[in-house]
Amino acid sequence: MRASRNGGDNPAMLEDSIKAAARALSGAGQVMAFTGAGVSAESGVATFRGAGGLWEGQPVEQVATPEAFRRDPLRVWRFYEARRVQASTVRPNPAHETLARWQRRFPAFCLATQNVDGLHQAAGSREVLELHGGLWRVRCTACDRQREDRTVPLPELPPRCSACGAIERPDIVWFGEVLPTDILSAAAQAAAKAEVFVVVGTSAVVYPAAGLVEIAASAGATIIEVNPAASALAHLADIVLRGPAGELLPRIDATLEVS
Ligand code: BJW
Ligand code: ZN
Repeated sequence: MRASRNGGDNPAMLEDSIKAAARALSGAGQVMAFTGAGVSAESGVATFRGAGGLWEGQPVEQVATPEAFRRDPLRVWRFYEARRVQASTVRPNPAHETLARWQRRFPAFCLATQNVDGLHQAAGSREVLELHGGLWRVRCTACDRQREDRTVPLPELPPRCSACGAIERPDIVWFGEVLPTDILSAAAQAAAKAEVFVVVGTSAVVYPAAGLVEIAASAGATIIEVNPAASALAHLADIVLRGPAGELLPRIDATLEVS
């Protein structure tokens, strides 16, 4: 357990924690942010767990699987089609915008996300490490050909590969599937080098992605958690900011500007 500054419900404590976060960041060369569904919550994208979580009331662990897709590809595609339609209507929020600004501000900044919605890129972030794939890419189940497809709605469900005619699938990492090795290893290297590691809007229960927090913490990074609720790895945080990312990240940024 680390000695953490806890910016809980008390506004004065929260202000102290914002200052502490800004202080840690202002002296840092290597900064990494690791985001989850909560960073897009204020854009109107539903999170996975907790009230209002996704997938027709069922836990996502039971349906975001290759087995579910093999059993009923059309049902799984309908789910992703609905997500694509919804994602095409939403905009980045101030949390995405702040992280895009930090990429320009810090000499070395790495952004790794578990999200598939593309909102970090829409806010201007570059070289985003998408650990769990992307909603706007599809991949052939037979020849593995990958392509970008932003058509909403898709003209045919399931879509078919124009090269071999087989069914395509969303280019998303489901449970039991291996994360893209190059992306995971780039994220793990950045986590090991980070001086400050900001964990935003994730429950930190899904591995190996959540392991990035553990890598950064064991390498001695200052861990900042921004989340209205405690994540599973909150005990590793040095500075805890309890509240919505769209409000708190801009407040840290504004404090950085004046320090
Ligand atoms: C706000 C907010 C606001 C709200 N502001 N915050 C080690 C231990 C145990 C199990 C495993 C392990 N290693 C691997 C496993 C198995 C499994 C796993 O982790 N299971 C656990 C759940 C038990 N992992 C895998 O299967 C992974 N693959 C793998 O390990 O391959 C190797 C292997 C293969 C075979 C055998 C063995 C090993 C793959 C994981 C793929 C995850 N995919 C999903 C679905 C993607 C599809 C899609 O998007 O449809 O990715 S699951 C889902 O969870 C999605 C998310 O990216 C991921 C994480 O969720 P996230 O982002 O944290 O969201 P929530 O909803 O959980 O939390 C939201 C948070 O936001 C909350 O904290 C709120 O409080 C907060 N919040 N408003 C800030 N305004
Ligand atoms: Zn094909």
